[in-house]
Amino acid sequence: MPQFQRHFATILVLAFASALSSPQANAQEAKRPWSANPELVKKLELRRVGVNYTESKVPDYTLPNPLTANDGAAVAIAATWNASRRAELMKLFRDQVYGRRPKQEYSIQFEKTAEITDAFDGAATGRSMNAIISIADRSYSFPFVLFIPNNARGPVPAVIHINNRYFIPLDTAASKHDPFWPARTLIERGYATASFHTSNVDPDKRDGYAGGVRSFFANGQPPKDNAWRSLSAWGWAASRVLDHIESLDTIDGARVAVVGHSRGGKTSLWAACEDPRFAIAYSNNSGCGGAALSRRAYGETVRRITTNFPHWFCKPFSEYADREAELPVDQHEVIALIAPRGVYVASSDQDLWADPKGEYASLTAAAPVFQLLGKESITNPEMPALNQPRVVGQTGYHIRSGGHGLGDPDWNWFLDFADSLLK
Ligand code: GTR
Repeated sequence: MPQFQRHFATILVLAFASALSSPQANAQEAKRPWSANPELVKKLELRRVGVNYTESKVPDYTLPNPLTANDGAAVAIAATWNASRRAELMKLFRDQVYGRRPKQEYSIQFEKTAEITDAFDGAATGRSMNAIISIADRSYSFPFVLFIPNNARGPVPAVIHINNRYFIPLDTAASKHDPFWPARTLIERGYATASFHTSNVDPDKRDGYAGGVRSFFANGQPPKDNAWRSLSAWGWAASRVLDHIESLDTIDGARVAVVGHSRGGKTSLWAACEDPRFAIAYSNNSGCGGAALSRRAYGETVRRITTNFPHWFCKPFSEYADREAELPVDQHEVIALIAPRGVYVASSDQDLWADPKGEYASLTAAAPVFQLLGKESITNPEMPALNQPRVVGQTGYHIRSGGHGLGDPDWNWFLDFADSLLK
């Protein structure tokens, strides 16, 4: 290349580089729809051989239409959805994905084991509680912790947190900020809040059955192939906490959100499908079997999840390993089953295992059902930019910078959304 051309090329490159780092370029970057960082994709593919993180390798797929009934008829009015189509989808998810809950009658009691009346400098009353479930002379109990604002002017909305990591005892929750369950923040924002640990309900391990509530209901008999599994059992427990909350006149039982992260986020979505009393479901980094579309087979797949966590899903789900296209449902229909109530999905940009794009796509694919039920929801096929929450009507979404986890920024964006629906 002649020297003057080389100079010119250098000048061009420098001009381009400076344009890229200019404030305008940064502002543009901040508005650009999120997409996975190619360097991260490369790194992750090297780390986990056989896992797809490359967008162009996502198989072509057609999602099942939530508004096409099993007999092929179009569901054109809300009355048809409410009278039959919703039940058809519930049956498919129960039989093929999460399992059926038991039908036995049981009684439930709530026992207060400790109380702090001046938690958070007097802002809240905190209680240690036990939910005691009885069938004949047998009983099963699990603990939860509850905080209620002290000086509210009337019944307050509440957030039930499914803790898939550890149990946070009352004293700890009252004295130490934990971004996984920031009880004080919730109180300061005007919410009552309760939290329980999943393993206290159904141990989170493949051989944990005997020690959990599922075995209690089955009186020790092994689970049938389509019986409920851990995710459904944990969601059931969230409903039992709601039973208690509904009985209190300080909390408005019609304004309760259920929140979970990862396996807890899969649980919060399904909990809200099974229990129409939940006003909002928030799923954080829930991925495969949660918000993410199974048919994308991006990051964690049906094969991986049902192999590694056989106690989460009922047996038939594992039969769709590498045959996702044959699933009679996909995860956008879990979101559709929560409509017209609120759904908020959150991803994080380093957590490609959970397939952020597939989580967002399933939220938008549920839009026709929100619309049928007379509600607005996110329809924009382009993902929002990083750290730019998007809220439309009954749905919200954000993708946060950082890794797999639930923390203060997630809570703050979620609570802004909850405020818009519950306050
Ligand atoms: C992972 C699992 C995910 C997600 C996560 C979690 O190992 O593959 O589906 O649920 O655990 O719960 O943190």
